[in-house]
This record gives sequence, structure tokens and C-alpha cells, in this order.
Amino acid sequence: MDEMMETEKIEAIMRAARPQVSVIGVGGAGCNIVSWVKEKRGGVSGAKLIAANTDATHLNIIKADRRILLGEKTTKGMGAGGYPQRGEQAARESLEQIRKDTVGSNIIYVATGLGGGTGTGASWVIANSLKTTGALMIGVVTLPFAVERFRYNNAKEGLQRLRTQCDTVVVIDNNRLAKVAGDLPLKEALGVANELVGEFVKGITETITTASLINIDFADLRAIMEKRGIAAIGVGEATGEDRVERATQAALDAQLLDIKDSTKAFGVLIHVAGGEDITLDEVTQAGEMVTRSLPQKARVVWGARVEPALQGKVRVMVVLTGIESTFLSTQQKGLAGLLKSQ
Ligand SMILES: Nc1nc2c(ncn2[C@@H]2O[C@H](COP(=O)(O)OP(=O)(O)OP(=O)(O)O)[C@@H](O)[C@H]2O)c(=O)[nH]1
Ligand SMILES: [Mg+2]
Repeated sequence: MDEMMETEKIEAIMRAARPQVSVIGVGGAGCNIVSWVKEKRGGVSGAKLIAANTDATHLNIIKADRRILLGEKTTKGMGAGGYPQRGEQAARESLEQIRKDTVGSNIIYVATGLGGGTGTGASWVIANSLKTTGALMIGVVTLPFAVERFRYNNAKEGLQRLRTQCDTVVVIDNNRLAKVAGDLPLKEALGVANELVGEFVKGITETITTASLINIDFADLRAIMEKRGIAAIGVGEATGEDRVERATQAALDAQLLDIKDSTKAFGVLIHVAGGEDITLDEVTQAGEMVTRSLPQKARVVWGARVEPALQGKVRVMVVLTGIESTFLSTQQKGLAGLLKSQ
């Protein structure tokens, strides 16, 4: 009897100690990302998936735990039409609802595709409102394709704002992603972006909230993410001989954002996932490879999970936090710089 009571007590405390997580997808792309995770990956264990958009027609086809129509009065369910100011205003109108739906969260992800009206204008307003709760705020955003020229400046301004409201913003440049993924047609490339953001959020979150091969400790995540600005991510997958080595190298080589100097990264998050056949040795190997390639002072946090669907495969994600991106830091690298580098 005593043992049973003790077990119950431990389980109750364990549940209370587990961080509460909310994922808010903002705008069309953000909602698509949330919906992809919900539908294709069965959601995220221990996290609430929230989809927020000004566009009622789009929101109607989205799968999420909670859907919020932003700015009913401002946009009448018709979207922000590419105007960030409209997205901003719509978000302000709905802040109370968003705060209610995220009460008690310890980690809040704000996922969005920068460049349009809703995601660009609303994401930073939402982050601004929620950061006062003391939650760890992590933005996960994509930058528009070079062909979406007129969206580029919107995105830049949106990112400048969002980074001051979040602890860390993980930035994925769609142009780099498309190259890594093999120059796919636009629609497919967007699908790859959804999947990448989705796997990142799900992978990291579940390595914290559920028993894993190697758990990530919330306090450790906080230590490398808190007030660290911009982060870049790279992902590699491989099968067969030397799969860990090859997947890790790919993740290091193909960071999806232009980084000024990766040796200046403050922290690194290594996440390894594999089928039932993955071994602890392989996980250690990935960790050692990444650590060797970075400056000694970088703080390293790592975790590993078994994902039965990855049978035979390993997937390595490497996130560098506290970096400087050329997208934001150089004035001349506006539209002209981008076009030149094409
Ligand atoms: N990852 C991903 N990115 C997308 C998707 N659709 C669009 N994008 C990207 O996200 C940017 C913003 O597009 P949307 O999300 O449609 O825009 P929005 O935030 O809804 O803004 P408005 O429609 O103007 O209210 C685009 O410039 C694309 O780069 C998608 O399904 N997935
Ligand atoms: Mg839209």
C-alpha cells in the first residue's frame, strides 16, 4: 500500500514537473505546419497545437487542438492580404483569447512563414504578449523564396521585431532549404519546410516531455535558448554504413541559414532520432562529431529518441544558437544582395 502511494506521489510530481508546451502556428504557413504535425504525425505528446489565422476559409481546413480566428473585426475572416499592419491589428484584437489558450505554458513555440500579412504582422505581437508569462519563447520561421520579391522586405522587418520578443528565433531560409532538398517545385518545397519545422518542434518537445533514449532537460534547453537571438538549423538523414557520420556531416554542412561565423555560436542543440535499431554508441558518435567541429566554449545540449518509423535510418538535427545571420546584419544585403547571390 505504501509503495503504491509512493508511486502515485512520484507520478503526480513527475507530471507537475513536466513542462507544459504550446505550439502556435500563425498565418497560412504557420497553420499548415501545425496541421501537418497533427495529421501526419499524430500531434506532439505533451503539447497543445494552436492554429491562428485571419483567413477563415483556410482555418476551416486546418487540423489543430485549438483554432483561433484572428481579428474578426479587422479582417472579417478574409486574411491580411499581404499587409503586416493588418496582421498586427488582427492579433491585438485576439490577444486575450491567445493568452487564455496558453495559460500555464513553460515553452511556447511561435511558428510562421514570414513574408505575408498575418504571420509577419501577428507573430511578434503574439510573442510580445506571451513573453510576460515567463515562458521560454521560441520562434520558428521561414524566409520567403527569392521569387517572392515583394515579400522579402516584409520578412526582414518582421524578423527584426520577432527576435526582440523571443528568446530564440530559429530561422530557415526557404532558398537554402530548396537547394538542399534538390531544387523542388515551389509547392513541394513548402511541404518540405512544413515537415522540417514540424519535426523540429515535435522532436525537441517529445525528447523533453516523454521518456527517450537520452532526454533533453528543460533547464538545459533554456540555458542555450534563453535570450540568444537567432538560431540556424541543419538536418541530415542517412542509412547503411557510417550512417551516423554521414547524417551528422550533412546536418553540419547544410545549415539552412547564412551564418556569419559558426564558430561564434553560443550553444548547440544536437538531436538524434532513429528506428528501434539505433544504438547509444551511434548517438555518442554524433555528439562527439558535432562537439569537435565547434569552439570549446559552446555549450552543448543533446538528446536522442527512437522513432519506429525511421527503421534503418538516422536523422540528426543540429541547431546553433546565438549566431549572427547575414540576412539581418548587413544593410546592403537587402533585395539587391539577395538577387546578386542567386
Ligand atoms: N512552410 C510553408 N511556408 C509557406 C506555406 N505557404 C506559404 N509559405 C511561405 O510563407 C510566406 C507567408 O505566406 P502565408 O503564410 O500564406 O501568409 P500569411 O501569413 O497567411 O499572410 P496573409 O495571407 O497576407 O494574411 C510565403 O511568402 C511563403 O514563403 C506553407 O504551406 N508552408
Ligand atoms: Mg494567409
